[in-house]
Amino acid sequence: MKFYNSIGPNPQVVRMFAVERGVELDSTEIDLMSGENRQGPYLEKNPAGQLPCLQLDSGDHIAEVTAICEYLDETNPGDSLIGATAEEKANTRMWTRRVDLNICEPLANGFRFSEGIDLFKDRMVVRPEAADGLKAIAQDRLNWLDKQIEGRDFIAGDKLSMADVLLFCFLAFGSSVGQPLNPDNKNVSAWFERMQARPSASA
Ligand SMILES: N[C@@H](CCC(=O)N[C@@H](CS)C(=O)NCC(=O)O)C(=O)O
Repeated sequence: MKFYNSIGPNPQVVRMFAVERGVELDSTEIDLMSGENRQGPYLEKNPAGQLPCLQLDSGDHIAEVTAICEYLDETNPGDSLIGATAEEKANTRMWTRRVDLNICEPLANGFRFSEGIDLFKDRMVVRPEAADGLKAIAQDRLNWLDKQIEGRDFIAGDKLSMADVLLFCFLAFGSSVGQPLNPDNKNVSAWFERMQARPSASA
């Protein structure tokens, strides 16, 4: 198994998840800044041209961070970060999807269409006029999430899950590119600090 890694929040999601699951990754760096990920050899592994990507022992490749995390979770011994029962798995996937679609995607596109536009404009369709709206959507869904997690230790309940790892990596990234946490969101802020204190946060 080989892990194609780069800078950015998506590879960090898998690295942090792997640490939490006790899985060691054999990593190969891809130079995202020079666009190595958008050229022939890498596109053969992941035609979406993005990082990360996991090469399986069979030679097949899996991309998309939640798919990679699910694969690592299912193929390694130890406590699952997705869930042990159908109910737990559905609950984790529900919160992961809410976090992914409502917060991570608009936050990331808000960045790509503004601060990150020079890097992304020749790689994908960028819409600078949409940037502020996307950032506002991410913040609005965080306001909603803040109320949802009142009294909870983690996003999906009382146990660490894939949803926590995904959201943490994107909020850490957001804070570093001009989309800081709103301190009024006390529950999300306290949760973020707890996540940041985990050794896996520096993965
Ligand atoms: N939906 C993808 C998103 C992957 C993604 O956007 N990766 C970023 C790095 S954080 C990337 O490859 N950016 C460079 C590019 O798009 O050329 C996933 O879940 O893995």
